[in-house]
Amino acid sequence: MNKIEQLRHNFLADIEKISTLQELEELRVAALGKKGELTLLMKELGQKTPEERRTIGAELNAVKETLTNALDQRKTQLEVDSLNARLAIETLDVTLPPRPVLKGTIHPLSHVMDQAIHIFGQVGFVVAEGPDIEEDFYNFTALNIPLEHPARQEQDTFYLPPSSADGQPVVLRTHTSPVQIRTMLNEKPPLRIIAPGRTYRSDSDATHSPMFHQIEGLVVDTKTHMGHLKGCLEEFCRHFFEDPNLKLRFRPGYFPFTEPSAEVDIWWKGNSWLEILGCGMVHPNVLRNCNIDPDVYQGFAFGMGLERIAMLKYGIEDLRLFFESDLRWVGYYGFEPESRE
Ligand code: 2NL
Repeated sequence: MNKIEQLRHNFLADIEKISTLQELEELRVAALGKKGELTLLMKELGQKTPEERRTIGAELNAVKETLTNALDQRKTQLEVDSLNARLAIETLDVTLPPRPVLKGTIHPLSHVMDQAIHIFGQVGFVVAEGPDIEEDFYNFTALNIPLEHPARQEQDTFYLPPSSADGQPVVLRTHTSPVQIRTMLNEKPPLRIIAPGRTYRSDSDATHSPMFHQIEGLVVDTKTHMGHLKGCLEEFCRHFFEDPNLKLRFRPGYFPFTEPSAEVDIWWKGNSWLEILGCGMVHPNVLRNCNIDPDVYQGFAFGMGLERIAMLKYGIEDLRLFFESDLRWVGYYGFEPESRE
């Protein structure tokens, strides 16, 4: 083998042996760089005879082309190999949740509302909804609340400009009862509904927020009586407060929309009676206002404040913090979202 063939043979063998792009580049420089072995041989051509220059020159050019092609091919191959190696390690499962896992929490009010809906749902109640902005008729008049009733007064109720259609007063609903009025007007008994939602009263201090939440319930059927009311609320309270022996006390009360009316207390921590809700048999005037014949149908209804039962159940001291949107507070008092798997 002459010197040129030897050089060609050695470089081709080396190109096959090396395993990194850096080594390949070093080989290229060693062969074809400014001071590369092949480059030096080409520079020596100047000292040769014209005849030698032609034959050796041709031979050197052929070797240069061979090596260049071999280097290019090897480079492509190494690049493909390294890409495949990276793809094999850097797998990304786009179906995984984001990491690090930052989870939001369920606000205690949402949690309590979900629980109440769940408990009532298990005994056949369905959720009904209505607008926060209500007409005077649905919020007061249909509920047998007389014009001179204090609840209607400016201090308690947020009045909006009267509706342009009929000039009737428009209010932010002061309870969720108008949802039940609408349901009685639109559907036929038997009815079994709960109306959870936002309510508004012009009142603000440590224990009152101008916006708060209620859940009301209504049952209307032909033989509904006070016993159903008591059983239903006892069942709810025992499930909600997770105490199968919880003691309840029904005290006579007064609401314009129920007769008779009662306030319900629970025996709290073996210590004292706490009022948690109001209820009663739907007043015959309310049924009549909704085109339901009180000689055929009776109903019971109840209402409770969700903030209040949330504070009791979870030992939350200050009502105002419910609405501050303080993430530390929600993080502390909030609940794990249910797994969706
Ligand atoms: C309370 C008391 C109550 C009702 C709400 C009601 C609704 C209709 C007819 C009759 Cl459509 N009654 N709702 C009845 C009794 C009490 O709420 O203390 N809420 C926080």
